[in-house]
Amino acid sequence: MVASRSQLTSWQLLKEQADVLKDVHLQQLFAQDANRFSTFSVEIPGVLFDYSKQLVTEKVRDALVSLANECELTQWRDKMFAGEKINITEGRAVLHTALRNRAKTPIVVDGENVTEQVETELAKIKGFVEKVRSGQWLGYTGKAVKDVVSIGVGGSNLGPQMATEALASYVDDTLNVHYVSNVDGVQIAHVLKKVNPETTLFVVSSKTFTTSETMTNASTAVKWLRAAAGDNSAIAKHFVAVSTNLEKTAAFGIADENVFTMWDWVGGRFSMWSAIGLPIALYLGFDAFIDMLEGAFEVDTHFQQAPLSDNIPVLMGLLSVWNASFLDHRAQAILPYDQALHMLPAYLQQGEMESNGKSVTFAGSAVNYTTVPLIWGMTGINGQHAFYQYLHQGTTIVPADFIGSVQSQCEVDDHHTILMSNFFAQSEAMMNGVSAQQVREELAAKGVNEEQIAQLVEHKVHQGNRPTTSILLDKVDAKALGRLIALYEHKIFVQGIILEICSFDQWGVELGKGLAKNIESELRDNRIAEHDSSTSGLMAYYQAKRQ
Ligand code: G6Q
Repeated sequence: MVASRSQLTSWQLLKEQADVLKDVHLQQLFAQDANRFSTFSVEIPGVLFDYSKQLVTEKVRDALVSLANECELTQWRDKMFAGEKINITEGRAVLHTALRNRAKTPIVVDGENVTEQVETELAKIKGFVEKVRSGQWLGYTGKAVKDVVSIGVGGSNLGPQMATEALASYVDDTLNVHYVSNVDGVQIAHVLKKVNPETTLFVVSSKTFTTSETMTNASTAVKWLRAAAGDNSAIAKHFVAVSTNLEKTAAFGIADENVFTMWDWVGGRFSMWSAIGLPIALYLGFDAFIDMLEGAFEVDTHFQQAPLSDNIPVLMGLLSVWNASFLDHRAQAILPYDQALHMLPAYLQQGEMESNGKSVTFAGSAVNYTTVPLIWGMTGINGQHAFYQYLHQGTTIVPADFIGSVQSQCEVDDHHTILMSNFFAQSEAMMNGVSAQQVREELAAKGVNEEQIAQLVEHKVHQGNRPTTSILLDKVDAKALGRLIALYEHKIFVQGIILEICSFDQWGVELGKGLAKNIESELRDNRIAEHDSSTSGLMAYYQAKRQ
């Protein structure tokens, strides 16, 4: 029988090391080793990854690498890249890497060369994007497209929207892109108010083409277009779809030639490299889309080739396991010091929590360790003026990823210098803290009397010793974004393998897709079936007020 993760020798060693490090302050580790930064940082083109402010020693890193070896990480990685069906609960390959396989080496799944399929689809995306962006794709009154409205939710929304926001500094004024993901009518109503039916193209993105929120929004968009155009013939000129489900897209009224394909070997939350990224390509142009794929491909190659102890995504995954499963830090903050990355925390929330927020092993037994932390965050500067208080002095220690760039997308006076001063200062403070002696000296220098100092001192002490990682990009452009997202994708994969979690299914999300159906029909018929008294009470109150 295969040993459970917590029985592995390296796991036991790491538990012992966690006990030892419980009483060690990061400041001590820096004091003991003048080369700590170079020992615990890795550089690849365009990315500096510094994990020296994590509570690790060389012994811990070695043990983490041994854990990766004992868990057969490299074998699993190679299976993923080769297209083996490692998504065991759904019987699927996991091949988002094939979408950006710029070497174009063949990858065969079920007898089909998926590399060829990807190339064919990319050519179709290219042709379409060029047609729309050059003004040759015409709406029902013969006008070129000005606005793209992308309708989709979850994995069919977050990636494209995050990337659109991240790269908005590079767009020309060819097209505007809007996103509708929420079934709350407020969102689509606001978007439709801004656009003109004659010049709007809808991209309906849904892998399954059955997701009720997306279908509801798409039907509302069709009604809106029909009301303006007078009949259904305009649909073909204003709607395209991205889906695996040609039957459903045809039933919806979208001609097959206007459907962009994806495949069941691409998970929703890993799909922005596929045609799901069509809004990105429409907005920025096809070349920028390819740059994003190139950046990701560079990281795929690094992940496949670099030794584990110098392999950034491997280290990211191992550190996350170290913090959550050994040091018991159950939350993790994502703090981009770059406005372009403001949607990154939301994007990674899905990536990590939907992939690894699970509690049984490959074989279905309950795990006896914490799997992944709760992921949250926002842009650093805004966070500093909000929740950083908790990060500095709260009772819960939250390891944080600081992500910044050497160059700003928009150099405005000295804004970037101010922004990045905060980036460096915050992680330094989280590591060092502020001692009682420092507080006393500071207050005394300001002329504060002894009694007031005694009253204030404990409130102003910061323990420090809060682990952080700093990731420095050259500049957020399409390639850098591709690199960054691929790093996190592989981190998620590494965590999944080490924790023995099936990272590529999402039964909790599937549960949600069916849950509301019965209640929806009760609300429509103004009746209440059998529920607990809270649910019935809430529904009765709501129905009475809607009368
Ligand atoms: C992603 C999830 C989920 C999914 C959405 C939309 O990995 O499975 O977020 O992307 O529920 O699903 P459809 O693309 O099928 O509409």
